[in-house]
Amino acid sequence: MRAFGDFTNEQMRYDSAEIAILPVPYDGTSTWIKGADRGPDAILDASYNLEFYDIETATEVYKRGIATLEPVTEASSPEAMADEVERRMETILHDGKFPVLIGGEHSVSIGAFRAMARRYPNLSILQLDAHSDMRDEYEGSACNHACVMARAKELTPNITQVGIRSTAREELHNIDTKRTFYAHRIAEDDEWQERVSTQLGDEVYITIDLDVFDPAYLPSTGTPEPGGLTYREVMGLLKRIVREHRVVGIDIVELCPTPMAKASDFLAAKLIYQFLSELYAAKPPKG
Ligand SMILES: [Mn+2]
Repeated sequence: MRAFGDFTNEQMRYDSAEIAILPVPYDGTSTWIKGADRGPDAILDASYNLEFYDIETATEVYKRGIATLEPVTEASSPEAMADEVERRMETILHDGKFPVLIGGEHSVSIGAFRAMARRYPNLSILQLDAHSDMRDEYEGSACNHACVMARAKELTPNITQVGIRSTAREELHNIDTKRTFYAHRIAEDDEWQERVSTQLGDEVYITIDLDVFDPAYLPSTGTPEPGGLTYREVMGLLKRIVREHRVVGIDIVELCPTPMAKASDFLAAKLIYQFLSELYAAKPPKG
């Protein structure tokens, strides 16, 4: 089985690891370019090529232990998959690990939202995405990728959307424009990261649809949209959030790998590792 990083068995052992990576290779509801089910393997493959010393924090976060779990294989329906993700996330939280879910298309986040909201009643969800994903339902399912944030909104009112540049008219009634940081506004606002952080509560779950990035940075995604964010903008926001809040979990979804565009796979792997480096830089080791 593939794993994140080429660490020693000891460093990847679940019992002692502080971080747990949960692959969910699911692509049952995507509507344009198919292939997000190959996303987790592409991220894990790319992760072997990372340098495991992080320059910006001068740390080696893998020493906290990074375990990669057996992938979620339930794919009979989006609802059944969401239930299975919820159970798996509950176990990770119960075991005291920091969960990193890798998709798969965006519907894989729904089960994670449920597990998180049950554990943290005042949970805030920070969504980085090109799309608002606020349809009540789509193509006959309430667990379609186009509906994930409508499901999130049923669990917590504290949702902040960042990088949005594509919305359907029928979603508008679900969108709180005060909590939406549109990509075109971000481009002309030097204070946007601070204003995002101010909106969030103490405990934050982050869901990153990789199409938040401009396709120039990350072309390999199922529904690419021009006018997106840069890697530095996204990392700058994440650094600020880990300093000012307690981040309780993260997912990275919608990588749709193409063999000739490995830069996208590597961006996703590096984003995860650099985020973890920032998250753990200030945390005392367990035990
Ligand atoms: Mn999206």
